[in-house]
Amino acid sequence: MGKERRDEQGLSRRVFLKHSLVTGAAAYGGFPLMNAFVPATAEAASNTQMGEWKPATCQGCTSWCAKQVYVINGRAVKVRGNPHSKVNLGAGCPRSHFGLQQVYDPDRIKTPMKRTNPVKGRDQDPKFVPISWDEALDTIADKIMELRNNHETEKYMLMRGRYSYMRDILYDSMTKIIGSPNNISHSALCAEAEKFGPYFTEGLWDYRQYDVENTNYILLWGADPLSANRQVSYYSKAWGLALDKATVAIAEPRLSSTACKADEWLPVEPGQDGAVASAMAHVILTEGLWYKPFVGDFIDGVNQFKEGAEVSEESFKEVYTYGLVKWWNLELKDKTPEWAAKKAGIPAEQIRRVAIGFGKAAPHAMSWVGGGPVMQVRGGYGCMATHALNGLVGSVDNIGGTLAPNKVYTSSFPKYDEYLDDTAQKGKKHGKIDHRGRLEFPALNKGKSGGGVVTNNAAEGIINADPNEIKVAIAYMNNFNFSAPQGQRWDEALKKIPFLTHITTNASEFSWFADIVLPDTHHMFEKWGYVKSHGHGYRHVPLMQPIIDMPFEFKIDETEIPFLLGKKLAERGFDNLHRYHVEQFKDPETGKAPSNEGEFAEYALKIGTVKLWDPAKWQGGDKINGWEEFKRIGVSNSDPYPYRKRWGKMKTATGMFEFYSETLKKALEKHAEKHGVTVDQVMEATKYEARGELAFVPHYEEPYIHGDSADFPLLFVDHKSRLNREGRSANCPWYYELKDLDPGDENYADVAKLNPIDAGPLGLKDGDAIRIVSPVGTIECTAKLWEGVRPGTVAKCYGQGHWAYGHLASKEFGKTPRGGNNNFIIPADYDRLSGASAYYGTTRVRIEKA
Ligand SMILES: Nc1nc2c(c(=O)[nH]1)N[C@H]1C(S)=C(S)[C@@H](COP(=O)(O)OP(=O)(O)OC[C@H]3O[C@@H](n4cnc5c(=O)[nH]c(N)nc54)[C@H](O)[C@@H]3O)O[C@H]1N2
Ligand SMILES: Nc1nc2c(c(=O)[nH]1)N[C@H]1C(S)=C(S)[C@@H](COP(=O)(O)OP(=O)(O)OC[C@H]3O[C@@H](n4cnc5c(=O)[nH]c(N)nc54)[C@H](O)[C@@H]3O)O[C@H]1N2
Ligand code: SF4
Ligand SMILES: [Mo]
Repeated sequence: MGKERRDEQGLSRRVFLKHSLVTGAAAYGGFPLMNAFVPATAEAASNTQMGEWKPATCQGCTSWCAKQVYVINGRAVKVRGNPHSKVNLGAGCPRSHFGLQQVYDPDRIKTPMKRTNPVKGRDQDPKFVPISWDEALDTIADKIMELRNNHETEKYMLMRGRYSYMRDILYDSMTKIIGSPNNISHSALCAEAEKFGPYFTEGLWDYRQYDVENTNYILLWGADPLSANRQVSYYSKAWGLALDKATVAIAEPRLSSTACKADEWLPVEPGQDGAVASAMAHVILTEGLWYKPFVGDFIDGVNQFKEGAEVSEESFKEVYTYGLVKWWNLELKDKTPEWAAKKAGIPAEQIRRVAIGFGKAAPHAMSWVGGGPVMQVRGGYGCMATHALNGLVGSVDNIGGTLAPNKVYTSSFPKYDEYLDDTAQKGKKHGKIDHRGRLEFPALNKGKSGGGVVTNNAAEGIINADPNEIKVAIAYMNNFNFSAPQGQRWDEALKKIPFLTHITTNASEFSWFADIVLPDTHHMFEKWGYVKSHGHGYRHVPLMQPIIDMPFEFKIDETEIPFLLGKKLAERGFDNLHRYHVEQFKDPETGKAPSNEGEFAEYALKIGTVKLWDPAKWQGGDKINGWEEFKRIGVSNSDPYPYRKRWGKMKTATGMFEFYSETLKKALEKHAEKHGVTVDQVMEATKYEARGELAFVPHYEEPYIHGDSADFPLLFVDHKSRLNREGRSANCPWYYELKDLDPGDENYADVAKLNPIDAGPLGLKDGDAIRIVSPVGTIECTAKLWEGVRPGTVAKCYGQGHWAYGHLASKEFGKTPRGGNNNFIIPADYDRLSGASAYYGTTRVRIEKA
C-alpha cells in the first residue's frame, strides 16, 4: 500500500521479537501494556474534533459485524458498531475491542523474512532474517516456476484459514492457473457438519438466522449466542427482548453464558443430543403438537402416533413436508423421554416439559443447532435430528423461526478458464491432498460426493505424499498446527513441505515451519475486502478498507500478493496469471486496467460489489449512490426477509422439508455407486451405526468416543471463549485481564473446570497445576472446581496453549506454551459425511496432578 518500510536490521527471529516490543511499554500484571499506542480516549478526541469515525469490518468471529473505528492522525483508538447495519444495529461484543491490541501488537511481523535454519521442527529456531519484498516474491515465483517447468504443478498447495470474499483471487483462480487441485480451506475445521442437517432436510447448505424477536420458544443445542456462534453483537442486543417474550431452553454439558440466563438448562451428557431430539419429536407427535398447516394431518383427524405403534403412510396427508410417517416408523415410535433420559443423563420430565413447551409455541419456536452436537464423529445425524424439530413445528422460513440468508447482489470475479494452459489443465485434474470423495470421506457438501473439504486430513495426505507430495505451499490467515484437532500432526506435515510461505500478522506456530514469512495486513484496519453475513432478518455486506497509517509495508493476502506474484511469474515467462489480473480486473467506473497491486485490490473489490453501489446496476437492497458513498457508509443491507417463500419450494429432491431425506438417499447412493459398494458399506466406512433405511432419516447414534472409560474416566468438553477471536486473541493483554467473563474461568489462568464431585476423589483443589491426558496427548493447565460442569465431564476453553505467536501468547516464545491447547488432546477424527473435524463428544481424558 505504498508505505515506507523502515525495519531492515538483520535480526534473527527471537531477537526480532525482543526488539519489536514497544519502547517504554508499562508492565501490568506481568504483561506489558500497549498504552504507547493509545494516545487518547475517543471521547476526549471527539470533543476536540481530533479524529473521525471510519467504517470497518470485524472478523473477530464469524459474526462479521459492520464496525466504525475512531481514527486520530492515522491511528485507531476506539471501535464501535456501525449504526448503518440492519444486521448488528450498532451493537458490539467484548472482543471487538481486541482488534486494537491486535493491529498494534508489538509482535507483529513488519517485514518479509526468510528462514536460515534449513532444519525444520518445533525444537528448531527457524533463524528468520529480514529480506525485501522483492527477494521474498522472487524466491516464491522461482519455486512455482520449477513446478511449472517440471509439469508437476499438482505439488503446489494453497491453504486458507479465515478469509474475506476476495478469497477466490488467491485461493481459487491463482491455484488453478498455476495448475493445482490443492486449494484447501479451513471450513471443515469450522462448522461444515452444522450445514448437514439443514441441507438434507430443507436444501440449505448454509448457516441460519434466528428470528429471536418474534419467537416464543428458543431451544438451543450446543450454541452459546451470547458468547460465540454467529451475530453475537446482534443477539446480545436483542436477547433481553427475546427473554421477555420467549422461553429459552439450552442443551449444553456446561453452564454457558446463555445457559446462565436460560429458563431451562438441560446438561446433556456429551454426544447424546440426538437421543433428546428424537424423544422431543416423539413427544410432539404423540401429544399432537406438530404444526398442521405446514406438516399436514391424519386424514381422519385422529392422532395415531402412539408409543410403539407403526402408522400406515396412507393415513397421513402431508402439506409442505415429506416422509413424516416413515420417520416415525423407522426412528421415533419407541424413542420415549424415559429412553432418552437414560442416554443423556437428564430427567425424562424435563425432556417432556421442554418438548411440550416447544410444540405449543409452534410455529414461533426455533430449534437452534450449534457446533456442540454436530462437530462429532457421528454428528451428521445429530444435526439432522435437532434441526428436524423445526420442520415439526413449521418454524422453518417462518416468523419467529429459523431463516435462510437473504439474497444479496454481490458478483463473482471474472472467469479465468482461458488462462489455464495445458499444464494447468492436467495439473488440476489430480486427486486432492485431503482425500475428499474417497469411500471413507464422502464430504457431501450440497450432496456431492467429495464436494466438501476434509481439512484436517490434508495433514495425512502431505505426510504420506498421497496422492502426491507437496513441494511448494502458500498459506494465509490459518494456524492449522494449533487450530486443528491433534494439531501436532501438522508439525510433521509442515516439516515435509520443502518450501512453505506463510502470510500472517504474527509469527504463529504455523509460521515456525515456513521458509518465507510475509507480513500481512490486519483484516479490520488495513485491507480491501468485503464479507456477507446475516441476522435480524437482513443480510449485510460490510466493506473492509485501509483506514489507518502504518509505518510498515504490509501487503494484502487475498489481492495484492497474488497480483505481485503474477508480475513476478510473468517476468519468468509465465504471464497467464498477470494477464488474468490486468485484462479482467478493470475499474468498473473508468475501465482502467490496474497498474499496481493497490489499484488491483480496490478494482477487484469494486467488481465484487458493483451491484450494491452503482445505481445503473442496482438489483435490490439499500440504494447507494456510487463507490465513494459506499466507502463512506461502509455497509450495504439487503431487503427484509421474505417469510415463507420457500415453503413447497425447498432445494430438496422433493421440494418439501424432508423428514425422510430423498436428498440424502440420492447423495449416499451416488457415493456408494462411485465406489461399487452399498450404502450400508458407506455407513460402515464412515463410522456410522445406521443400516438400511435408517440412514435416510434423522436418528440417534451412540456417540463415537476415543479412549476407554477405565483409563480415561472423564469426558472432555471443549468450548469457545467469549474473548476468542478464533485462534487470534492470545497475544492481547485484555484476553488475560478479562478472562473471567467466561463463566467458571479465572483471569490470568487457563483452567480446566471440574465438578467438585469429580475433583474431590482426585484430591484436587482450585489452582492446582494439572495435566489432562487423552489417548493422543497431554496438556498442562490449572484446576478449577465449579458446579457449572456436568459431573463426569471436564470443560475447558479453547484458545490458550500457544508456544509461539508472541510474547504474551506463549510463556517463552518458540519454547514454552502459556496454558494448554485443547487440540493437542482431541484426536483427529471426523464426521465423514460432511468432512468436518470432530471436537465434541470425541474423547475421554484423565486428570493428573502436574
Ligand atoms: N479446540 C478447538 N479448536 C478449534 C475451535 C474450537 O472451538 N476448539 N474452533 C475452530 C474453528 S470454528 C475455526 S474457524 C478454526 C480457525 O482456525 P484457523 O483458520 O487456523 O485460524 P486461526 O487459528 O484464527 O489463525 C489465524 C492465523 O492467521 C494469522 N492472523 C492473525 N490475524 C490476522 C489478520 O488479521 N490477517 C491475517 N492475514 N492473518 C492473521 C495468525 O498467524 C493466526 O494464527 O479453529 C478451529 N479450532
Ligand atoms: N467468542 C467467539 N465466538 C465465535 C468464535 C470465536 O472464536 N469466539 N468463532 C466463530 C466461529 S469461527 C464459528 S464456526 C462459530 C461456531 O459457533 P458455535 O457452533 O455456536 O460454537 P462451537 O464452539 O462449535 O459450539 C460448541 C458448544 O457446544 C458445547 N458442547 C460441547 N459438547 C457438546 C455436546 O455434546 N452437546 C451439546 N449440546 N453441546 C456441546 C460447548 O460447551 C460449546 O458451548 O462461532 C463463531 N463465534
Ligand atoms: S468479534 Fe464477532 S461479534 Fe464481536 S464485533 Fe467482531 S465480528 Fe462482531
Ligand atoms: Mo469457525
